[in-house]
Amino acid sequence: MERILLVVFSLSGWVISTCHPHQYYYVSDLKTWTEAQTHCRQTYTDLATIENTEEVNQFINTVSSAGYNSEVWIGLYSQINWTWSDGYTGSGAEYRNWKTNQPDFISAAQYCVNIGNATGFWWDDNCFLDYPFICYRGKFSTRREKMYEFYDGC
Ligand SMILES: [Ca+2]
Repeated sequence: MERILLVVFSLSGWVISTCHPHQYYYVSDLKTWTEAQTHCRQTYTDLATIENTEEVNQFINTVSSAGYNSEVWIGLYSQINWTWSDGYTGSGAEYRNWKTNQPDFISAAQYCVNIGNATGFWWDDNCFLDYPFICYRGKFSTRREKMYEFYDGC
């Protein structure tokens, strides 16, 4: 279906405005952060990576389009330093959109990151909690090179 749509967009000259490095996918199943990571890697590319304000807005649109307005897991977690699930370290990897006073590492147990609501701000939270989550499919993946074919217009 995506392949068909992209062809339509290319023919009509819309490929620039519809082309994002990361295509986000909302998954309504409630899972722990680790379970969400496994699901995203099996079904898409990985848990969502967010590298700039534009992607925050794209992320918000994805969640709100699904009719949801509460916590969702993203791909950021802490192993001493904050790290993206897909291992991305390039341009934008250091981008953060923390809520004021976050991260606060409450009880020294909050090592995973969710986006709390339609504001797009980030919270550190307990990885064992069950939330919906956002996966992405995108060209920065080192895991699924075949996905490049969807993004030739980028
Ligand atoms: Ca927190």
